[in-house]
Amino acid sequence: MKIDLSTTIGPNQFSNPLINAAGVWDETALELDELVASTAGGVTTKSATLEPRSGNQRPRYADVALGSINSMGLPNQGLKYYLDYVTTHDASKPIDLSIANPNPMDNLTALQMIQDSSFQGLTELNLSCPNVIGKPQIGYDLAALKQILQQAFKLFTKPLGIKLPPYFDLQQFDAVADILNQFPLTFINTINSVGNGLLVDPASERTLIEPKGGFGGIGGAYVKPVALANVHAFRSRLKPTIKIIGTGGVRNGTDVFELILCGADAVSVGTTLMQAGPQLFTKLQDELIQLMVQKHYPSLATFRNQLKAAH
Ligand code: RRO
Repeated sequence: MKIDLSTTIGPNQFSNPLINAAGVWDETALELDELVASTAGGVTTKSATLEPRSGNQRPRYADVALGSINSMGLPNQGLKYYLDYVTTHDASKPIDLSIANPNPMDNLTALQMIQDSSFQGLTELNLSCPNVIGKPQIGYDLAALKQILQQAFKLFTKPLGIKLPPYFDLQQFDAVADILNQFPLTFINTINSVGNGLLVDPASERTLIEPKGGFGGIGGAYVKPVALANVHAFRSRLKPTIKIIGTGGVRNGTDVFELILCGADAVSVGTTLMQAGPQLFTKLQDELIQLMVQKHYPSLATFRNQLKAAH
């Protein structure tokens, strides 16, 4: 059986739905080159600020059996570095340029720089970093969310998506989708890490990471049900032109299948990529193909958003 894993987000064709989650294996040109050379369908760059940042104090990342905690604090080389990379690399696969600025006005400056550049890929405006000390997540402030989108679309005409924090209440899904449907967004990426969790080491009686008293974004298997719910809730509320990148808790091909079944157009992988490196993408595709063969699904479109209720 011939299996087609291709998918589309805006004008970009992906040979398969797998992408690195922003912030994983994507801070330097060397890492980005490894992702471009991998079997990933697309590549995301580390969320960039206008100026380079070194991020929060270490230790700021820890792995445990069920996932990870991070308070990286947006370490990155600055937008110019990533803009140079994406406008000069070999364009063998789609690139998603991620930006995140603790000062919302800087996001508009960043968007103007991208607008004025020759970059033709996707731009992902990260409105959900949980780890910048003293700065709340814009995605939880619905007035601020609407305002940034109004300002962004006044100056930006290229394909634009936003990275959202996880939501936990059905009324939040309604209210956020109502705002997003007012704009020509190309995609949303859901979910960012579950912000301000706490992992502790019972032996040393210490937090696993140092910044913010140990509080950090939780990723990995812990968050998969939240990711599935956010993908599915938004798919049933957003206009069909807004595509969805599903992110959260992918460890194997079945997890990729489940996110697409819940409505994802593409799937990004964070914690497991951090642990296994870019060769992970081949394993995930092999497992996804095996499952699709078993289930007689020749393409992603044949099962996307086809989740049925229990009975
Ligand atoms: O750099 C980070 O601390 C970070 C970011 Br920008 C984000 O969007 N999500 C996350 O878990 N960590």
